[in-house]
Amino acid sequence: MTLTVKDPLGDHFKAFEAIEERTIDSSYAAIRVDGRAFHTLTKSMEKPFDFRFVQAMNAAARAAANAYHNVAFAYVQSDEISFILYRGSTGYPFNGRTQKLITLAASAASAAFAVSLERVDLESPPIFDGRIISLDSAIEVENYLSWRRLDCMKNAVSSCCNALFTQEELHGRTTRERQEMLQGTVFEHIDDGLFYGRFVCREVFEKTGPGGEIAQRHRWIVIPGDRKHAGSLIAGLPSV
Ligand SMILES: Nc1nc2c(ncn2[C@@H]2O[C@H](COP(=O)(O)OP(=O)(O)O)[C@@H](O)[C@H]2O)c(=O)[nH]1
Ligand SMILES: [Mg+2]
Repeated sequence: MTLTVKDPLGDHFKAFEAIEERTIDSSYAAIRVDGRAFHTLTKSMEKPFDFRFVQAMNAAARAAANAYHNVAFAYVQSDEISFILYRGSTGYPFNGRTQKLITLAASAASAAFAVSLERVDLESPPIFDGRIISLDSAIEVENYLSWRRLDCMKNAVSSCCNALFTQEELHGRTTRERQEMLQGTVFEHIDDGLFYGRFVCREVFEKTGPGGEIAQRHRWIVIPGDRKHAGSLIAGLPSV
């Protein structure tokens, strides 16, 4: 006997769900997650850069990068993380369903960030929103990263200036002028990982098993997000 279960309500709502469903099929994609109202979360933190906050953002990037097999690397700056995905020969996970891809990145980042930060208000835990961007070529990946890096550099200069100068002193000053104001101060040389942002990328290493067999493994490492490192990561992207 065949048991057929009719589910008219399910069919009804699945049809509505399908209307909202989009898929992605471009060669590359960026999923960017951003901390929700993190100006409030960071109010009592070290300014302009809080070491534990930076560590928690790196942890969030590693955790969410582990959620898909198609993540080439991630770029982290301030309270945002961009995951660079490639379609490759196997295609995107979940057949490229954007809602799945975005929500998974945002939830994995939120959970890992909260665990790493330890100090979490359960009534109002730190959460990330997300969006996805199609990138049709490696050049577009490069352009996308240049855009986010420029934002990082501008914000880094602004945050350092805000920590040292009054609003009157900064009023009407361009980023270049602000950068000059930092000469001779403690922020003259900002750490590269804070000034350019950071890449979280794979480092391959060999592990010897109990029988002496050698297996290749990878771990996520953090390197500065400057143009040179971007160039070598982009050159290593799968080209399909
Ligand atoms: N104190 C501190 N604040 C930071 C740090 N990194 C990022 N932020 C803050 O995080 C916020 C991120 O900006 P944005 O996403 O536009 O604001 P949001 O909408 O409140 O999340 C800004 O207020 C930054 O100053 C940090 O290392 N220390
Ligand atoms: Mg934010």
